[in-house]
Amino acid sequence: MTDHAQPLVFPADFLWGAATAAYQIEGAAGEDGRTPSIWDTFSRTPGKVRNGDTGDIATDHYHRFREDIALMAELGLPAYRFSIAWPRVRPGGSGPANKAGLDFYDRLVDGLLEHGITPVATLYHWDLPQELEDAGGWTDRSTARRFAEYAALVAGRLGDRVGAWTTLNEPWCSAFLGYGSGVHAPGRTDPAAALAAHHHLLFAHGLAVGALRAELPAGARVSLTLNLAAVRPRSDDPADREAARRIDGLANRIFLDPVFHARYPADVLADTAGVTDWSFVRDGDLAEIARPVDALGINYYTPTVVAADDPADPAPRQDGHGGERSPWPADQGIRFLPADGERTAMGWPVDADGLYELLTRLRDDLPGLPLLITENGAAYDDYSDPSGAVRDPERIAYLRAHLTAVHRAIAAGAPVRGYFVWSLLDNFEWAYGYGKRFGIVHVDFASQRRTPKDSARWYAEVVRTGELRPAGPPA
Ligand code: IFM
Repeated sequence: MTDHAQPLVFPADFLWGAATAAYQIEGAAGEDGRTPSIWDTFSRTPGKVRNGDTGDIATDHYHRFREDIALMAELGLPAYRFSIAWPRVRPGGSGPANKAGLDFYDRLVDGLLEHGITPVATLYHWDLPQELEDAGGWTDRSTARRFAEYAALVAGRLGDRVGAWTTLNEPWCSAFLGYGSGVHAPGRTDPAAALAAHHHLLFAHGLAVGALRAELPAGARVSLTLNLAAVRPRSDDPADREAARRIDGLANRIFLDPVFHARYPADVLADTAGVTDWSFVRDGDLAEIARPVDALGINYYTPTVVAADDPADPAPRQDGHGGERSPWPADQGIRFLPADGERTAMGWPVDADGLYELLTRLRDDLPGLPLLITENGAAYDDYSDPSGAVRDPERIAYLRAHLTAVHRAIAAGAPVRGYFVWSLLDNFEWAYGYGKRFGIVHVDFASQRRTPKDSARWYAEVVRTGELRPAGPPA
């Protein structure tokens, strides 16, 4: 549903922006006291990242951040969501702060504010200090305490200028891709470890909310970003619906219930009883995890379609995350299906209705909680044409469809307060390396030249006017 004859007008105070993450753009991996994270180790392990790519240089944002801020200002972006590299500001994950690391974020925040751009900081976008992984990583409870200390330290330095904070980005990926299927760092493949990591990540979130509130001025907003799934059964058949219930439990309710209701869902505990006894959950943890937040960040790309497996007709895995092992603990008997229709360069189906479904579900399940789209976007095989332009009509169509879905959800009463396109720049796309381009700004990785794609100009106009105009006839 992307056709509309009239402009779709967004609320006047809607927060528009673009998002990035430290390891994906900064580079300068060994500079100014930064120590390795699990992604440095993982990307240097042969066979883990396509083409042997690493984040050593990435988009060199550490040295070019002023140019990138100027670019955002030129595009008229009111807000910028970035992440802070834990191993840059607290090398090794514990012990004293690294002044040079904190100074970088200080300069970044000051530069943004000088250009009138609102900084939105994420504390953890997957770059766990390697020393902490060596001591057990997210399967170890003490990592949560180190995270809260790190959160306090960063808030103490930036909290006078940064008013919007996110603890974790997509803990599902950290736990289930990092410790379950192993396609993300640290590359462990143990479903019990994935569930322990999941719990300790949420515990870290709760401790960090407390630490941030103690450090930040009143009025600062603290949130968590989840990549919740729009889960659909293939059919109304009870077996397909049962598959959808189980994946909804492991993708959505395993986060929403503890964070907003201080409990784990009974059906998920039962479904995973063969994997773990959940003895890592201690008295008081759930109360900590459920500390109130001011908003929920949603990252959405594509829906998840599931069905009951047919043993007579085994199908290859299609859960969109790559890898040979399942990231989902206890998913025996469930088949992941490719949705029909158009796909992005990731192979992810384009389906904006999933975003509408998710937002209206959250409207109903968490009444009144402000929602932010903290990531949404698409990878395409973009290139600079002979005139130097980067034409990306598919990305414009993708963004248009998803913004239409956001507008529709707002009209239906979902309290969506902002939208951040993923991503500002082409960058290091984790296990896919530099081969997948999500940016609205093209980066030539050899020269580090930035070129706004057509989608950047299109998005700038949406942001400037606060409205989505009807699509013109195809060129
Ligand atoms: O690039 C990632 C980002 O780091 C987290 N969310 C999904 C994006 C696209 O895969």
